[in-house]
Order: sequence, then structure tokens, then C-alpha cells
Amino acid sequence: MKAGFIDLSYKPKKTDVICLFKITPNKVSMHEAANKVALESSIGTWDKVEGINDKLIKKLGAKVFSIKGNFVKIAYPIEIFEPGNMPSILSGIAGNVFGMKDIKYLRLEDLTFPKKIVKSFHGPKYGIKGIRKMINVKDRPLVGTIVKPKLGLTPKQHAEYAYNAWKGGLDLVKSDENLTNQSFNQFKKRFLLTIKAMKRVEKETGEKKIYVENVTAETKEMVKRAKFIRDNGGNCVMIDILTAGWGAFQTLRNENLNLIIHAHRAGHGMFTEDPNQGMSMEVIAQLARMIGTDNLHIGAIFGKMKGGEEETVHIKQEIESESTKQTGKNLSQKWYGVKPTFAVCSGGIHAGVLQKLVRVMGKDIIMQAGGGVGAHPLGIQAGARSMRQAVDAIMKEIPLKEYAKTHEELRLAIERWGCLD
Ligand code: CAP
Ligand code: MG
Repeated sequence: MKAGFIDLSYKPKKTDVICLFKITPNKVSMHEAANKVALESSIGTWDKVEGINDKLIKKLGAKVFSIKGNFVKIAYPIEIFEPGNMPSILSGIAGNVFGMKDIKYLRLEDLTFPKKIVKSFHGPKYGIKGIRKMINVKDRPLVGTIVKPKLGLTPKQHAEYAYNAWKGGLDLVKSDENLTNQSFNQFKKRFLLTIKAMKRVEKETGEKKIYVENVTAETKEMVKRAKFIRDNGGNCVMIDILTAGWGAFQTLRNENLNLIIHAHRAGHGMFTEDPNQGMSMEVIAQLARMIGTDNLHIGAIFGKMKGGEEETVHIKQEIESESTKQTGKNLSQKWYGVKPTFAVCSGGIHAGVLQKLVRVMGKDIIMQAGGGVGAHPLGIQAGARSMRQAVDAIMKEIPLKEYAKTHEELRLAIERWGCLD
């Protein structure tokens, strides 16, 4: 097909969906490649079939309106999308185009949706403000842990671990992304024992806590588990959004249960790690916020997972700003009052990195340490205490090493894992 989908003079309409692609052509010109991406992700196919006439292209065809090096901006008329249907939206702009012979590499870098699409999804039920209100923590960063080992504990051991972590001062305790309903740690038993432990700690400490229980499963079963959590005193569910799937995530959110939704991004590296291929974490973050996650893992910069400072800070902008301020090669996105999502920084972190992490990311973050709590020399409660002491130091603006002189658990954490000034 000739380049019928390129119009560099086109000015996108406010109602257009706009995508920023990074395109690496495969032995065709950039124009040809861009045209193919636009036609295949909107109305076209490889040859000029009868129905694809200029009138239809004008009405429903995607339009390439900017080509700068490998970065191509494409505007899509809103009419070709079904509002509120994330799988279908992605089957268009992130579907066949990723497997075309004429495209060597393709990455969906960023996108912006018009109000009608954004508002066709729920958005977060609680968001940052709602969660802070729920546990009565006004402005300090929240701290949490993930029960470790990921798998292998019994429900009783899991609940005891959680009790110690909350007792030591953590706000959240989370089941790991691959802990669901295994024979050695069944979901209902684990949940009932752990929520009992949470209520006990709340009484003992006077602090409100959050238990992030993993409901990732086949969709019907996932909703059943979420309702079990709601009916038995829980306040939060976790879904691995990429392995569960966008449609399942929507189903869970559409149930509108009085539960915080905590989105884990296990598997994101399949799409996000290659700078030339896949989909950016910014896109995943926007979609997750739009559907309605209250918390989203976005990386911790100074831990064990990939994801540098600039990228991680930028993702945080995507999930909390009313209109995300973009770097040159990205797009701006208004969010029409959609609540901001809480950034979760996790993965190989410990008390010694929290001050630097907050300096870079700000205070509106949830910092989660699994090994960084469970492997503390004095045990789980001490590991938890070291995290809370680090947050106290941050809020008092005292350097961690200084504060550690009078706080044993923090001192031992820094001794074992170091400290970023
Ligand atoms: C962290 C974690 C989280 C990762 C996910 C893990 O445990 O529980 O799943 O943080 O990465 O299983 O590795 P540790 P991200 O604290 O013991 O590393 O948050 O980047 O999505
Ligand atoms: Mg994990």
C-alpha cells in the first residue's frame, strides 16, 4: 500500500488517541514502515482491498503526523476504539504491529488518551489520599515488606511473619507475586490467620495496617477470593496485572469492592527492558492507573531490579500527575481528575537506601523490602523497626548514619547492607 496513512500536516484532534512509537524499519524506508504501523493498527491490511478507499482512510484511518528519527507519532480517531475495553484498545495499537516483517523493532514509548477514553475506566478508588486517610498516615512515606521465602511457609508461619513485621512498625505486609493457593499455604487459611494477626497488632499498637493479599488467579476465582477478603475483614488485594491480564484486571476493578488494589508488575521486563522493542513502563503505568490500581510497582532505582533514576521518576509522574510533564520524546497526558496512584518502590532495598530513595522520589511512595526486613541480623521485627527508623530519620531530616548511632536496628541494617548518603 502506498503511504496513504501519512499526513505530516495533520493536527491531532482533542478526541484522538495519540501514540508515540519508536520504529526500526526492516529494509524499507521509515515512511513505509510508519505507514505500515498506522494502517495495520487501524483499518488497513497489506493490499488495497475494495473497501479501503480514501473516504474510509480519512474517517477511520490512523494518521502519522510526526516522524523525527525513529520516533513516530500516530493519531487515531476515537471512533475506532471501544471505550472501557482495554484488551480491544491494545489489540489495535499494540497488536499485530509488533509482528510485521517490514518492522525490525517496534516500541510503544508513550500514549495519550482523550477524556472520553480515560473516563470510560474507573481509575483508582482510593489513590494516594484515600490510602493515607484509611491508615491515618498524613505525609511520611509508607513502608512494607513481602513475606519471605516467596513460597514454602505454612499459613501459620506466614501469619507470624506478618505479625512481627507489622509489630515492628511496617504499614503493609504483602504476599509474594507467586504465592496464591499452593497446597502448603492455602489462600483461605493463610488469609484468615494473617488478618487475625493484623487486627491483633492494630490493637496492640494503635496503628492501622494494610494486608496485601495476592488474589491473582483465573478471573472468576480471583473475584471470589477478593470477595472472601472483603467479607473477612481485609482491606487490600494484589493482582499481578500482566500475568492475570488487562481484561481480568478490569473485571476485578469493576467489582468496585471496598478494597485497595495493589498492582504487581511481574513479567513487565518481557515488554519494557529492550529500548527498541516492546512497551515502556510508562505506558503500562498509565494503563494501570486508568483501569484503577491504587498502588503500582514502578521500580526502586537502588535495588536489585533494572530501572534507572530518570525512568523511575518519570513513571511516578505518569501515575500521579494531573497532566504528566513529559521529556521531549514523550507526550503530555491530562488525567481529568483521575486519582493519583501510589508508587511502590521495591526489589532488593533495605533501610540504608530509603533516605536517598525519598530524596529522588519524594515522600508519596510505598517502600517495600522483603530480604531487607527478613534477613535483618536481629530478625523480622528488628528489620521492620530499621525501616521505620529510617523513615523517622528522613522526616526529621537527620542523616541515616547519624540517626543509626542511637538506633540499634538501623545501625545493624546499615552495617550489613550499607547506606546511601
Ligand atoms: C521484592 C519482591 C518484589 C520485587 C518486584 C521480589 O523482594 O517481592 O516482587 O520488588 O520488583 O519478589 O523480588 P525483595 P518490582 O525485597 O526481597 O527483593 O517492584 O521492580 O516490580
Ligand atoms: Mg515479589
